[in-house]
Amino acid sequence: MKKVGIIMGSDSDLPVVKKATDILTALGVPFEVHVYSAHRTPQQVHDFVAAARDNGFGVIIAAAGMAAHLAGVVAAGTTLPVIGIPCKSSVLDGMDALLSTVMMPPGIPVATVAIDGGANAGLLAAEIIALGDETLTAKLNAKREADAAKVLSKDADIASRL
Ligand code: RP5
Repeated sequence: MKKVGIIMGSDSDLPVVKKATDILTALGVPFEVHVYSAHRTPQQVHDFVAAARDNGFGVIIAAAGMAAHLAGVVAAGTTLPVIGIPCKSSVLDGMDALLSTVMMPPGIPVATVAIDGGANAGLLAAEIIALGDETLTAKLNAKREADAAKVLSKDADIASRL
């Protein structure tokens, strides 16, 4: 199975990234995590991305806050699919990172999830890997059904109490 590469701009982004790694761990999808910054360690970002396909990665998640150029820089260096997670910082409520991540120019796509949307980044990465894996597809479908069952259980509970 192809691996998911996960890069975060700072270890302060870890709580958001952890939501993605929890999903991937639960689904049995292999991943590798790094702290590389588009601004502070551009060479390491470049080296990782340039070798990613040959190193067995099928998709890359890039999480960053503030002037979040990481996902865009990663996408510029590969035609592997790139998922961007804009991370909320102490100012601007993550709008800075959201716009920096989502507003990519035509030709260099980044699939941007919600601000702090680590769980959906993990799920989307798994869905991409699952394109070539029926077992993983079945796990994703089972999770969807289990999540729906939880909502229906809450519906029944609310209906019985009100
Ligand atoms: C970004 O700046 C990082 O992705 C992080 O979200 C933000 C703050 O970084 P630290 O100052 O916490 O290292 O590059």
